[in-house]
Amino acid sequence: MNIQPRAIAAASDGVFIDNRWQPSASGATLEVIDPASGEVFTRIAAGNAQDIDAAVSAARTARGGEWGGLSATERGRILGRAAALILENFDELSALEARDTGKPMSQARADITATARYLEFYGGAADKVHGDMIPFLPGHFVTTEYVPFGVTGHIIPWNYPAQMFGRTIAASLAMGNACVLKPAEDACLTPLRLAELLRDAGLPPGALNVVPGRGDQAGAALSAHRGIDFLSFTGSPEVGAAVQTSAAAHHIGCTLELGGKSPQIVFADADLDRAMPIIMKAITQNAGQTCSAGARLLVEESIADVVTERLRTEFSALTAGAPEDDRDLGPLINPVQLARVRRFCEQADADGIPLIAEGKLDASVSGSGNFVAPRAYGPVPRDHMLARQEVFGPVLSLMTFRDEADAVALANDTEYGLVAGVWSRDGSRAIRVARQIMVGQVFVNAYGAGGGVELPFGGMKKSGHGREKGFDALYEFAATRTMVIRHD
Ligand code: TXE
Repeated sequence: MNIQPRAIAAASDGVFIDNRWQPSASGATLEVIDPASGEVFTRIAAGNAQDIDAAVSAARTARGGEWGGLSATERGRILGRAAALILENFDELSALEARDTGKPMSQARADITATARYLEFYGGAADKVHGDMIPFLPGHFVTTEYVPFGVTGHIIPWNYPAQMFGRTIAASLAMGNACVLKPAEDACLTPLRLAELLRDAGLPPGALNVVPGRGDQAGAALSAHRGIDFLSFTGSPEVGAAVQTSAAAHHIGCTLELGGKSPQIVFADADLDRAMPIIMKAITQNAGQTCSAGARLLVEESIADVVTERLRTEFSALTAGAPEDDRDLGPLINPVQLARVRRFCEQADADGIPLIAEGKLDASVSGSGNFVAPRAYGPVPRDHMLARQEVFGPVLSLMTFRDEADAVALANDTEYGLVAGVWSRDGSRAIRVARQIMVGQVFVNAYGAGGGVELPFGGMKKSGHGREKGFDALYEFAATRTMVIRHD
């Protein structure tokens, strides 16, 4: 694939601290592997605790200095300029994202568009966060303001590196925090390149520092660092629990976004022509490696056969390929994730769960990279691992329900609570059902795979807590300070 060499060189020099590339403390590096071919195509620094220490100290200095002294409007303008620079470098960033993650080019392009939009949205929002005036006792005047925590730590996964970067740091920077970001070892080239673009947009040194490296080294050091005032984590529930424990140990807050097992509820009166393409996209986008993947398809019993037939047609038309081929699916990120998805399928096969539909892998991809054929199983028993655990691959579990009450019970019968979709032509019923699903985001006759930048997003239950996106995210990165003034 034709990626401008500068992008890879710039993004692999070391750790990005104080607006400069610096050699990592240990000099150790990690291989960056193309998920579509299995080839090593560059190396990144393996940052460690010393690098994290340097990054946190740069952030503290920035917060107490130039960055902390800027007005909200000035901060917003810098983010706005960064959004424009992202769009100016759109082709380079899209190619870099596609190569690093393996996702189809059109999906990588959509991700870069969304990344710019995060910077634009939070840039515009920076000076629109107002406190309140609260009526209180006679002779008292009470106001509230939102105060940035100071230095925020951010740990992101590999599935949407550019978007996750924009989503987590833009809101924090807009509020005036300085940030230290640890991207995922499997895909971190765009976050490194984006940090350069923020510098070029005028972000003062130290306001944003990016330290790539292994989770158990750089990641653990960041979440345990005493100089961090708030943590934002997206990744697995297991590591999320460890990050929350670290946060608790030094009494700071954290937001956790930990994935899901999101239901799509399809009633017999649903408009299937409208629903099916969206149901398919929700399980195949990014090869199913999406926290908000619509992985459980809950179908009213009377239309189970019709939906099964539709799935057969849809799945058999799916194709996979390398990013530049821009097919429906790319490879999975690494062999570990591939083995994980295969394990689910093998278990389903061993347990005799009917394989409803399968996409084919053609010869061009079947021998190389981390490709897996997309599959739909059903009916999946309600207690099977396919019904309960996050696969994080293009594997759809169809289950049936009897009536409205059963649909609600089944949708909520999960440890997770991230996103849900309800499909019905009966508007009252759709809204009634939607309001009973314990998730952070619910769609009616739509499914936005996380929704727009403007829409608050986050989990309940094992999917985590705290909100990203929208104005809600801004308040996550600040503390309310109440001021009481007595004037009688
Ligand atoms: O996640 P990890 P993995 C789920 C999905 C996937 C599974 C495993 O089900 O199959 O998790 O993926 C950093 N202290 N999601 O192993 O390990 C790590 O370097 C601090 C859902 O890739 O949680 C990376 O930057 N940080 C999810 C980030 O945590 C640590 C997206 C996520 O990696 C660390 C990804 C430690 N001890 C996976 N160990 C979603 N919500 O979308 C690792 N990290």
